[in-house]
This record gives sequence, C-alpha cells and structure tokens, in this order.
Amino acid sequence: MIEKIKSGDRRSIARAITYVESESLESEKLLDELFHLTGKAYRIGITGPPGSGKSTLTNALAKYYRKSDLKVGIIAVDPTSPFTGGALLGDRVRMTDLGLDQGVFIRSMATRGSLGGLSKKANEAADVLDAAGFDIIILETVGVGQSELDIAKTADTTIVVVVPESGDSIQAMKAGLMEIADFYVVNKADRPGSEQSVSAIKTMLQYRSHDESTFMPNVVKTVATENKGINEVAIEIQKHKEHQISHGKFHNKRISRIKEKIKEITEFKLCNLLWSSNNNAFMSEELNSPYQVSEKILEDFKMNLTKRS
Ligand SMILES: Nc1nc2c(ncn2[C@@H]2O[C@H](COP(=O)(O)OP(=O)(O)OP(=O)(O)O)[C@@H](O)[C@H]2O)c(=O)[nH]1
Ligand SMILES: [Mg+2]
Repeated sequence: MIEKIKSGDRRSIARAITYVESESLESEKLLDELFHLTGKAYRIGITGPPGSGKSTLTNALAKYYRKSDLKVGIIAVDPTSPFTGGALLGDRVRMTDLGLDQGVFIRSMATRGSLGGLSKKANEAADVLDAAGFDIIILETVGVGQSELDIAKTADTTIVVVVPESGDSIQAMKAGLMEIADFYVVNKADRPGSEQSVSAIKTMLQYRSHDESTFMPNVVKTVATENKGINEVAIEIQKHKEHQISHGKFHNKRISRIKEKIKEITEFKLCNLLWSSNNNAFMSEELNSPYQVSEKILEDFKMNLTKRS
C-alpha cells in the first residue's frame, strides 16, 4: 500500500484517508511509514464564514496551480456541523469539474459528531496526500469552531475569506479568525461595499501587534466565480512563503507542527492507557471528593507503570 500511495494510486490514497478517518490501528502504522515522505507539499489553509466562497476560491486556485502542472490535493472539511446546519448546503459549490483531473484529488471530511480530533485527522489526511506527491494541499474549513481554526492554523499559509456584507468582517474577528490570517481575501467583490470591507480590515490590521519580522497581511479582492483576483491570491501566497523562509519561520512552523503532533499522539495514548486500567471501578466505589479520587487514580496509575517496568 505504501508503494501504491507513493506512486500516486488514487484508490490507495482514498483508502488510506479512510483508515485515518476511522483512527484504525492500520492508520497509525501507515502514517508512521509515510512520515519520512512528508514535508514536500505546501499547505494552504482557507477559512472564513459559511458561504463566503471558500470552495469556489479553492476551485479557482487549484485550476491556477494546475496550469503550472502542480498536483493539487484538496481536503474540504464538510460543513455538516451543527453550527451551519443544512441551510447553506443547497448553495454549496461541488467541486465536480476538478474531479476528473488526475492531477487533483478532492476529499471531504465530515465534521458531524467528530469535532474532537478533527484537526488531527485533517492533518493526517494532508500527510497522506503529501506522501503521495501532491505539491499543493488546500485545506478548506468553515471558520466556526476551534477545531476548524486549528486546521487552518497549521497550514503553511492561512487565508481568511470574507464577503463585503456589513458586519461579516467584524463577526470573523469575533470568531478569532482575524488573528490566524496570513492575508485576507474579500471575495464577492462584484457586490457593493467591497472597498469599505477592504479598508475596514486594513484599519483593524493597524492595531495588530507586529515587529520588523512580522509579515504584514495584505487584503486581496476576488470574484472567485469569475476567476478574478486569483493570480493576486497566488502571488500573495508566494510572498508569504518567501517571507517565512527568509525569516526562518517556515522551518520553525513545521517543527512546531511536528512537536504538536508528538504531544497529540502521546496524550491520546496516555489517556487510553490511563482509562484502560481499572480506574473506572475506582471511580464508582469511592465517590468522595473528586480531587481526592483523581489523586488516587493517578497514584494507582503510576504504581501500575512502575510494576510494569
Ligand atoms: N456573486 C458572487 N458569488 C460568489 C462568488 N464566489 C462564490 N460565490 C457564490 O457563493 C455561494 C457560496 O460559495 P461556496 O464557494 O460554496 O462558499 P463556501 O464558503 O465554500 O461555503 P461553505 O463551504 O458552505 O461554508 C455559491 O453560490 C457561489 O457561487 C463571487 O465572487 N461572487
Ligand atoms: Mg465550501
């Protein structure tokens, strides 16, 4: 399977991502073996309020990169979460025209019922695509929850997409979206008010703390449905990438992504180990002060560990 993934076999890639989604034992072994093949792809996070045009932009950007023959992997975290409901689904862009292109791989991951660990899974799916030789990986998430923010944040470049409707940029700021942006896209610039949105964001940016090594986020206007402004988006991505590299931040971000990963895996395993011993029985027997019970559980756990070693 590793060999097949390396050679870009689509069925194996799809299967690997399914393993990742189900957190099966195979997935860990697989990801472990794929790890040394990762790190080549450039990861772009695209986030923003529901319906702002993230998928349309992703689509347009993918087509842009395809012109230079770069292979593009897309992971769309599906907005079937309780936050957005189904109201917008009818209006969603299905990236079907790209689906026929062998140089593009699209996978959507559902958020329903699996918000915890979603960022882990989305990043692991990106690892699979990375190992399979995709040059660009776009992670699209609706900017409504922490997990979605985490996904966008771990990308090499994070783009926040807003539309020129009143209050949208302010809402995005409230949702914590503004802090994670490496730059902004005001999409649907064919609608009135796009200039005001651009200046509102620029004004806000002045208050962001920065020093001489900070990449100052730009604001790019697009009409994703008409492919307008896509070049500018790509140029901005490149500018951000070069800035990160020349300031040593590119490498650092990747190192911290791996460290975060180590922490995540260890904590996950530790939790499993902890609750797989007979601590559940402990809890039902002694419903004293939760603080004392917790102390006892930890003591018990440490004792078990020393006994084992
Ligand atoms: N007028 C106009 N409409 C656009 C533009 N970009 C996207 N749309 C439309 O806006 C709607 C939502 O676009 P999507 O790309 O699905 O938005 P999204 O942010 O991916 O939506 P979710 O994933 O559901 O949050 C669709 O009907 C698009 O055709 C644009 O530049 N101008
Ligand atoms: Mg979408």
